[in-house]
Amino acid sequence: MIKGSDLLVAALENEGVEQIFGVPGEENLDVVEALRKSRIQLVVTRHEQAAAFMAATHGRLTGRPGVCITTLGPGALNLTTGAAYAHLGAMPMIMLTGQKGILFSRQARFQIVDIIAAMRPITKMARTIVNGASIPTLVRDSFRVAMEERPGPVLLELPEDIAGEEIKDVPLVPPHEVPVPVANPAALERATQMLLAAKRPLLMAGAAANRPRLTEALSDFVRRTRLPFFNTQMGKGAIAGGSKLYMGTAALSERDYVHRAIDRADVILSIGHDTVEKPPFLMGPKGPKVIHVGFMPAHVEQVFYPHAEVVGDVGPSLSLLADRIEGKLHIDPAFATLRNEILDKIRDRAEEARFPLTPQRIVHDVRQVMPEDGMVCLDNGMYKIWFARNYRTHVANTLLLDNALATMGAGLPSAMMAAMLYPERRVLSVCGDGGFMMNSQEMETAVRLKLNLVVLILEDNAYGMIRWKQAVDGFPDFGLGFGNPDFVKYADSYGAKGRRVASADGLAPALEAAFGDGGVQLVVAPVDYSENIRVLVEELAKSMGQ
Ligand SMILES: Cc1ncc(C[n+]2csc(CCOP(=O)(O)OP(=O)(O)O)c2C)c(N)n1
Ligand SMILES: [Mg+2]
Repeated sequence: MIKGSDLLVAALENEGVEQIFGVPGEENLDVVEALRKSRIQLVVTRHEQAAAFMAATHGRLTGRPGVCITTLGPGALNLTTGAAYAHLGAMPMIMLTGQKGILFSRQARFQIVDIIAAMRPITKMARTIVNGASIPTLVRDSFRVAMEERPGPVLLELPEDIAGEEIKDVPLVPPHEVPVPVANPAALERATQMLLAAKRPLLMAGAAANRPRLTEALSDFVRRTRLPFFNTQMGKGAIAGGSKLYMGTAALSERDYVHRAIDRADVILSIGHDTVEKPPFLMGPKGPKVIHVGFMPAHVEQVFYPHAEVVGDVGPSLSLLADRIEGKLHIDPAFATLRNEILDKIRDRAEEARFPLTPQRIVHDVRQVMPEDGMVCLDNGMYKIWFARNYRTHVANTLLLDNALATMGAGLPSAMMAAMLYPERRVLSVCGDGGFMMNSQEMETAVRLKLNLVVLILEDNAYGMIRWKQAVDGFPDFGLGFGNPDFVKYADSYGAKGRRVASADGLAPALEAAFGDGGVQLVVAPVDYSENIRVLVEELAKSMGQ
């Protein structure tokens, strides 16, 4: 006889789980005891939201679900933002929550919230385990559901009496690979005809192009077809190498320099676009025709309605498509000239010595200190647009940003997960002074785990992005400023190290020194956001003749 909790932990080991992140409550204590005796590391965080961000990022970076655990009611509810982050961002994740006993009710309704109902709209599946014997199949099914396209979060709620119940040992279900079908030949043929007829075809890499297993096939496709390409924010890095074919990143939905290329195209081969992202361009009756290539059929939106779809396992489907079009495409030579113009504009003022620092200079200096495989993990704020637009990536998933839920607070936890998974790489989290403070308590977790990571805080004493929108919309400047702790002392109080950048030339050396010292490091840089209006509003409007 074994306990339900032992069976649960054995089933997790069977799935290859190595860590579980979270804040246990009394309802989880049988599970905690089973974890103590297992190979799985329990990583206690200081807020459940951070545990969910870490677990989701594990899924995003490895394709295997990350796992997080919380108590019932309040703890489980603290997972909701993380659940939505994984759900919109298509990141496989398993959430385990406790619940009061369901066979007896000795505490009436104390702390009881209908978590299954609360989580249903932000998960792929949410189930209560009502019988210990069903644990092996439910766990296997949860991992399968979380991982299969389109990936996302699954919730399993384990009541404390089911966890503690002695049951007969039940065999575990062995996991196996599930190769999925490649695209139908008729779909490949339709796409081939459209591409061969095109005069100015262009490729777009979207969020799903960054699935860990896709990098090679996609890069190979671009090498074979020589198609000029751009990417969405979450598609950054999906095409490997310092390619001469990169035209830019669509960080805005229209009127940015990259849109000159998009507007010029007559057919866009859109690979893995997920309409959770802020639109990379807006389709209209006149613009380019779009071919959607994806694991799943396209969603039809007012601003995105493909004319053809190649649905199936993207890697093998692309190689079949390349077989049909390689060497036969009409590549418009004007894209090469346009590329230089776009990238020149993006590079403008990247080395300006103004202080506080401009966003362009910050992006430039960060790129200087990050090796090709270094990982930059962004929180959400104004700087995200600048990083998406200006930061060049050469390796998949080396600029982690959230253009789906676009929540604040995930910058530090996602960087912590990256640092755990890739201890040999440089990992930098870039946060605003607003977003950093939403999960800054995890500095303690990072120090306790002895992680090597640097957090760059961009200080403008404001919710800068909203302040910018307020100005763009013609509202008076009101209500979006705040004060900050002394971040250097704040870092010290966690046993981390803090540094303040005092001149424009001080940023790169400060980051270099922080990486050199190792451990958890905070670098605070004052930022001058007047460039937001000058470039993103005035310059772009002028360049488009508006
Ligand atoms: C959890 C959450 N709350 C609110 C928002 C809306 N929001 C988007 S950006 C932003 C301001 C971010 O401020 P900060 O982190 O300081 O970055 P900055 O824009 O100043 O660089 C806000 C409030 C959000 N995206 N997520
Ligand atoms: Mg700010």
